[in-house]
Amino acid sequence: MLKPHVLKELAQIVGPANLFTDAEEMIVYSYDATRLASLPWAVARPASAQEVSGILLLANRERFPVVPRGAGTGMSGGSVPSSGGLVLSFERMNRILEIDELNRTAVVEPGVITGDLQREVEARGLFYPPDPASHQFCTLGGNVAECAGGLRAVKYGVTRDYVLGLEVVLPTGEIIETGARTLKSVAGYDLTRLLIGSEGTLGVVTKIIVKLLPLPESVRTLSAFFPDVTSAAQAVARIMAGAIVPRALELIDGGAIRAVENYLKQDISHGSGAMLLVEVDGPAAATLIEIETFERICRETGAVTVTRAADKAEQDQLWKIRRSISPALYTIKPRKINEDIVVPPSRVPDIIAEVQEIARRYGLLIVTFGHAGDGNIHVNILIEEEERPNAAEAVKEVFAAVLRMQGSISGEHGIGLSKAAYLPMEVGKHALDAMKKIKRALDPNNILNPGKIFISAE
Ligand code: 2HG
Ligand code: ZN
Repeated sequence: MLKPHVLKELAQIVGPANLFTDAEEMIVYSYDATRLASLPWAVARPASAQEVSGILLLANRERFPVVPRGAGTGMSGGSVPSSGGLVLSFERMNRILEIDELNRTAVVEPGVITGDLQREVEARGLFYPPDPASHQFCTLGGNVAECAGGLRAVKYGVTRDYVLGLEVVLPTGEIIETGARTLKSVAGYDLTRLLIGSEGTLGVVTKIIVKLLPLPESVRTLSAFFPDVTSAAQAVARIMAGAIVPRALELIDGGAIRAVENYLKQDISHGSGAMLLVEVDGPAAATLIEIETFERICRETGAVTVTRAADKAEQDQLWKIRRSISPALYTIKPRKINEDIVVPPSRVPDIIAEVQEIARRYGLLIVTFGHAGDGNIHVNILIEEEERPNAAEAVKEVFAAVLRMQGSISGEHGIGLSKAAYLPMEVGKHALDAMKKIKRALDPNNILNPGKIFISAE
């Protein structure tokens, strides 16, 4: 609990209207998309880096945890205040500060919704490629904290590939600027990259400079239905070994299709076992040849139906289906354990087969879907509470298989709370120790988002 004099000082920093302690408000800021939850002691809505700095100085003096939070759409518990403390919510810092059309950069505050920035820049013929499935709700601050990926990562990369620089408040309260506005800069350590994906444990981002691209002239999308997930996975491996990189290549297995059909009350696949969504972008003449190539590969690898979206409305409809999978799966079973593994694309068929085998052996309902083009498969284990021990064993086996295939246990959701126990499996003792040393050096009092990434900070 925060002492009355601390609450008084917090109210002086952010203004009394931006400090909450009511029980109802605490519930709203207690959970993220994992449905893990823990109540904070208070919530503050700062309006500037100076206010964040004042809060962190106070937190170090009085020793209370501070947990930065975007829109709470995270998938690993990163913004859940698991040790209580003060949640910093960025809904007031939600301005696009600048769009520099000449140099193709934008400067934003952390509370800007990703989809709002995408729309704003597209209206000017520019393009912000990172595209998490939750783009209509998630914030850029959260995207930076987790290094969010999304649907277009296969061609364009992830959040870290578009962030040129940051304004950050360090855990001990100092305000720093990292990176530059230019495409190149090697002035000292790359603090920008260190902070991106640090899950709110090393600093609080208060400004983000992003790189933009020219908006591609044309976009074409196709959907292909396969008898089973094995043949769809073969198509993925073949596409990714070829000369053309699609801008999205998403795989949806039969279980995920059925979940979305129920959720949207719509027949999507006429009973097929898997679906691929493939999208290309670029000059119109090139994308025509590219989409034809992908149609052919899908047919050759066993697709029963291959359909090209006729217009923007049909494209939007396909992406609505894809973006509805995650919410749809919550309606099937009370517990959804979502893993976020990534393997080299040529191993997608192998990991899918391995996951199916693990599901069979443990008698678990496992659904797989996701960004198959970059090998990032969302393995969702849908369980009743009593199946939890079995699911934990299955997860360990899935991770062991991923690491054997030279993959990673998290492609884009982060470690947070849900994967902290497994991180040593991937990074090993010495790398883990190096990470903890960085954390202790920047946050000696373990104020900022304690309990995340590492089971123990010692
Ligand atoms: C997506 O790609 C998200 O839809 C969520 O990353 C994945 O719920 C999930 O497992
Ligand atoms: Zn995803």
